Amino acid sequence: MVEHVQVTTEDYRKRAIEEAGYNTFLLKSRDVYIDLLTDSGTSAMSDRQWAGMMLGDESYAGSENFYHLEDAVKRHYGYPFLVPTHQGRGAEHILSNILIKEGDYVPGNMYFTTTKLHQELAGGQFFDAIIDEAHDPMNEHPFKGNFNIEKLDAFINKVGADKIPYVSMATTVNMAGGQPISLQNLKDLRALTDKYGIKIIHDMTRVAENAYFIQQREEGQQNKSVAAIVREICDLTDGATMSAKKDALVNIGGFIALRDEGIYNQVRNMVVVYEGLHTYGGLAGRDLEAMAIGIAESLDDFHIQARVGQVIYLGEKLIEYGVPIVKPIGSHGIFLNARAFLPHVSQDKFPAQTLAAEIYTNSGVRTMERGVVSAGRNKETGEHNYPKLELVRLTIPRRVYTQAHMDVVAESVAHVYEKRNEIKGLKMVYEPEYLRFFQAKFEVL
Ligand code: P61
Repeated sequence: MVEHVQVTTEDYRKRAIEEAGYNTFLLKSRDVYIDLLTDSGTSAMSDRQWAGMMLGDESYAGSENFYHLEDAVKRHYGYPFLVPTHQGRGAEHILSNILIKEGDYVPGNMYFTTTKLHQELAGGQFFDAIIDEAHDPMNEHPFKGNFNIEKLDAFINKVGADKIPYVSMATTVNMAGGQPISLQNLKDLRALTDKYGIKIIHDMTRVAENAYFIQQREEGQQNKSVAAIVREICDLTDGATMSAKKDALVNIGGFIALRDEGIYNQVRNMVVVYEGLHTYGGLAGRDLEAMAIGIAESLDDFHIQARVGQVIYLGEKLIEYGVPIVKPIGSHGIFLNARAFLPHVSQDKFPAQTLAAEIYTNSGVRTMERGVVSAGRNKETGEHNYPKLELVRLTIPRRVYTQAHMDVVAESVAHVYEKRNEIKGLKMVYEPEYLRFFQAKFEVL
C-alpha cells in the first residue's frame, strides 16, 4: 500500500502550526510530510496480519479470534489469563481501579502520562524509583530503565508494604528515551518485592525492544533469542498491561494479562462495564486476529534488529551533525535534548514544545514534546512539574519509512540546529485538565 504525501511550502506550514496552537497533536495529518509523532498504531501491518483481518469472527461472544489471541499471549508471554481492551489506557484504567485503594502508592521506573493518571484517578500516588542516571540525557548507562533497588526498599519501609498494591515496571521506559531495564535488575526487583509480598505489574508495551537491548548489552544474554528473553521477563512478573499498538504491530488493541485467577475474575467483570464483553474488550474480531499474528512477528530477531537499527541510524546521523540527543540511543525513537538545543529558552517557555513546532515549520516533519507540557502540574501546588528531561521525540513507526526518510529528517533537524539562536519560546494560552499536552494551545512570545 502506498499513500499520497503532501508537499507543502514553509509559508503554508507556518500558518498550519499557528492554527494548531503550536501543538503537533493538533495538526492535520494531511499537512505532515514525515510523521514521527508516535510509533503507536502507526506501524505497517504485514501480509499475514492483513490476511488475518479477513478471518474476523465477528460474533458477540466467544469469537474464534479471541482464542487465537489468548493462545498467543500464553505461548509467547506465558500469562495464563487474558482480557482484551481497546488499547493500553483501557487496560490501565481497569487494572488501576481494581488494585489501587485511596491513599496507596505505586512506585515505578519513571512515570508514563496515561499510566500515572489512571493510578491517580484510582486514588494512588506515583513514586519514581528509577535510577538517577535515567534523568541525565548525557549519561550512557546501558540500562537507564533500571530501578534503584535501595531507594525502593527505603520507600517501602517508609510508607509500609500494605500501602503498595504493586510496583509498576515498564520494559523500555518511554519517557526516559526508550531505555531498557536489565534482566538482573528485574530479578533484584523480584527478590525485593517477594520479600514484602508486593506484586509486579508489567507495562509490556515495548517488551520485545527491551529484550533486544538485553540480548545486545547484558552479560551472558547474547546466545538467547529475543523471544526467549521476553518470556523470561514476563515470567518474573505477576501481570501486565499492554498497548499492542507498538511492539505488537497493530493499529488498535491492547490487553490485561494475569496469573492470579481472582484478579482476573474482577478484571473480566469490570471490562464489560467500560470496554465490552471479556472476549472482545472493545475490539473487532479481526483486530484480535491481527494482534495475535503481530505478537508472533514482533519477537522475530531479524525484525527487531532492523527496527532498532533504523532508530540507531537516525541517531548516529544526528550525532554526526552535533545535535544533542539522549544517549544511549533508545529503541523507538530519537529524543532531542531541548535544554541543550535551546539553552536560551527557559523551561517555563516550553523549549521542547517550541522545538517540535520549529522542526515542523522547517520541513513538515512531525515530532512530539516530552517535557514540561507532558509532565503536567503538581496536584497540590498547582505549579508546573519541571522534569529534568526536556525532550522532543522523533518516533519511528515500524516497517514504514526508509533510510532516505531518515536522511531528510536528520538534515531538517540539523538545519533548525544551525539557526537555533533565532528561536524564541512559547506561552500557553489554553490548558485542558487531563493529559494537557494532547490539546493545549500556545502562542509565540
Ligand atoms: C506513545 F503522548 N504510548 O508513546 P495507549 N504505556 C506506554 C506507552 O507508550 C503508551 C501507553 C502505555 C503512546 C501513545 C501516547 O502521553 C501520551 O494504547 C509505555 O496509547 O492507550 C502509549 O497506551 C498507553 C502518546 C500515549 C502520548 C500518551 O506515543
